[in-house]
Amino acid sequence: MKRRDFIKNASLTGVGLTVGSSLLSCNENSSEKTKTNTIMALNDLKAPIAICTWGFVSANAKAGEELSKGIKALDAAIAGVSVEEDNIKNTTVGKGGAPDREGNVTLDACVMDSNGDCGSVVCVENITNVAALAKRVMTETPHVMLAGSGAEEFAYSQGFESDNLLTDSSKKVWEEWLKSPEYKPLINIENHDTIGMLCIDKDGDIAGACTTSGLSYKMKGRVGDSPIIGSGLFIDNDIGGAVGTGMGEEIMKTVGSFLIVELMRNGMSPQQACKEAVQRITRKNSHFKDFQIAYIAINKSGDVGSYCIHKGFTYMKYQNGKNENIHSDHYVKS
Ligand code: SD4
Repeated sequence: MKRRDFIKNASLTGVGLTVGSSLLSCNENSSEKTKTNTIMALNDLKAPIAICTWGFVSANAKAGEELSKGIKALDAAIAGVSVEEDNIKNTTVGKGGAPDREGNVTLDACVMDSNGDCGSVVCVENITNVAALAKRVMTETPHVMLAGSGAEEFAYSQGFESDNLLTDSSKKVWEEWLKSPEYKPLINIENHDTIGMLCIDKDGDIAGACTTSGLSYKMKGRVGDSPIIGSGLFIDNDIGGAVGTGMGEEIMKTVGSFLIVELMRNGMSPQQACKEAVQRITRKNSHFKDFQIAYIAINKSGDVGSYCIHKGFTYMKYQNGKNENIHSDHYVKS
């Protein structure tokens, strides 16, 4: 997954040599330019910064504190999101997450770092800290994604412990839901939900993590956007990063987080890019009022943005020791 620049080595004839060396010097200039831009960006940047979806105050503070101690962006993001994975009162992430329609709590998570490396786990049972597990997939296997029982077995081989993720209170709510004969997965429009986090560390490197129990009462085996690289999360350390929350099916159809990073590459601010990514969905889907989609994004200079369909989505931003909750702009105004 490492990005590599290839300079085409054509046969070095007289003309070819001239073209080749001018290409080379052009490349050297542009790498100098990138270096200068990076130094300027670092000077302007008030890093470290951590942002995350929804009002997860403690999780974002944890990431901010880790970054302030000099911890790298990926480990800070994982430490941050683990706070919510461990929080049994949060019914959409980690232990205590709402189960599928058959009563199984299945978790999805992914991570992506500043080298463009990534790891993901989908539909995992009995393991609480799935973002940390996704990192192990990235660092300890030749793969990007592990699913179901394979991911669970891998977790045990890495020293993770088995846990019962279905708490008594989540079980009670699910049993209530079962009484209604109509199958409809539930999604929060203005409540705590999936946690997606983006961090910039003191070196200006960007990484992120995204973790969720997915839609409440989803079909068995259903996987949403959150563990899909490019949908729930995407990072390009030269440009920025984005994460999504909401109806995963719609995010996947538009590869939302990748789209946002590409829009930023083409000159949009994080705010403009998040807005455009939401509007890609609202333009094509006449039922957009029935679900929520929200994105947050950060660019290499530390500018942040957010946009969602419905009022009610907020995100956290930690910078210079200040951890604030910010209301996102939204598409549906009435
Ligand atoms: C999913 N995007 O599984 C997640 C759930 C979520 O707001 O974020 N809900 O589709």
